[in-house]
Amino acid sequence: MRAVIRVFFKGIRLVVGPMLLAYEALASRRPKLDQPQQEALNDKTKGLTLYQFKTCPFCVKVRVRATRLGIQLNKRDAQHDSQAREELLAGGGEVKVPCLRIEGEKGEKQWMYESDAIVSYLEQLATS
Ligand SMILES: N[C@@H](CCC(=O)N[C@@H](CS)C(=O)NCC(=O)O)C(=O)O
Repeated sequence: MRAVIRVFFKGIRLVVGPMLLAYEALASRRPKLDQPQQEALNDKTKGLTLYQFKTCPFCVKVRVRATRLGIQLNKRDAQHDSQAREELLAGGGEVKVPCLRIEGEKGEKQWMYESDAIVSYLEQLATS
């Protein structure tokens, strides 16, 4: 029975995953920022790293919003990269994505879970 359930969910992932990635490709429009604006934004956001799964809908939501704000996030694949997974568990406390690692100037780190909180944080950064 467990094998049937596993195959069922794998089938759903196989169908829904490409649809989510297609949505991301269509929805991810970059804003038109001039070079100084983009450089200032890159500088403000250089300490941000998104721990994610490629086809997690909450991660897609964060990536689309970041792109639309002009934010270029560093990304770590916590699904297939075991080192990234360990970092997430050790730093954030749980293997749940999306999680935004916010690294300050002095190397201090904050781990932010919840896609809505991450989106709000990115919007605040981009508009401040
Ligand atoms: N409410 C969370 C939901 C995040 C969520 O459910 N993520 C899933 C992947 S799509 C996950 O990390 N699951 C692993 C787990 O919960 O252990 C958000 O909006 O970020």
